[in-house]
Amino acid sequence: MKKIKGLYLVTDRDLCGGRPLDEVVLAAVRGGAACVQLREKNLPTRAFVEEARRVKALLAPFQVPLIINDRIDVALAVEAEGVHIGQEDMPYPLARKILGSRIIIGLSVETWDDVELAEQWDVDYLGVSPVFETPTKADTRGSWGLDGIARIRAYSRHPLIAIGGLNATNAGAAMQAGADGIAVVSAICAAPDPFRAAQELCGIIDAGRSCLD
Ligand code: TZP
Ligand code: MG
Repeated sequence: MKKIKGLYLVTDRDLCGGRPLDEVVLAAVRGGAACVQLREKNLPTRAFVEEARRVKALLAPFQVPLIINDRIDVALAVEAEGVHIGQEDMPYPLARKILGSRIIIGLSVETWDDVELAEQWDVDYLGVSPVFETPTKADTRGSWGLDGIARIRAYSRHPLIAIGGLNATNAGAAMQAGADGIAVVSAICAAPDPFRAAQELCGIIDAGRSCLD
């Protein structure tokens, strides 16, 4: 089992304020991000593959896994460490069949039914999505809140990555509610200093984790 925990960056090039995505990714990883998900909803396949290849090379010296959002074909093409799928993407059992047992597969859960169904699968983590409403992703079905994290934690055997509206003010509470890691988009991509933002979040996540020990 490939354990995903800690600070998890999900990219959004439009939120980087004109800075190159590579620069923001590198700053986040230097600041302690343990995992990077490339999320490209509008990039043509060729450009996505080129970017994924570049970011994979960027992450390799840090041994930080690259996770590709949605696109199993892109993940396979660049030999990414994992993919992240949602409830409208390739069904989990088929994704696992295509990718094999060694590739990380994260699955977003938006409803209690999603959580129950995922319990029979060997997913590598659940994305608790969203914890709070966020302008970064509008097409969500309600939000879990901190109580939702605690409820899933009490039921599920899977690692939980909390996502949605998380930042330095609430990441500690999400950890204490039972998350294993915190995924953020705007708290790093839109931060004036992504390196410092990542450092601060890592400190909060580590403190939250030791509260659980
Ligand atoms: N999935 C659920 S919420 C979300 C995604 C990709 C966006 C989170 O963005 P932010 O800026 O960290 O709230
Ligand atoms: Mg998706």
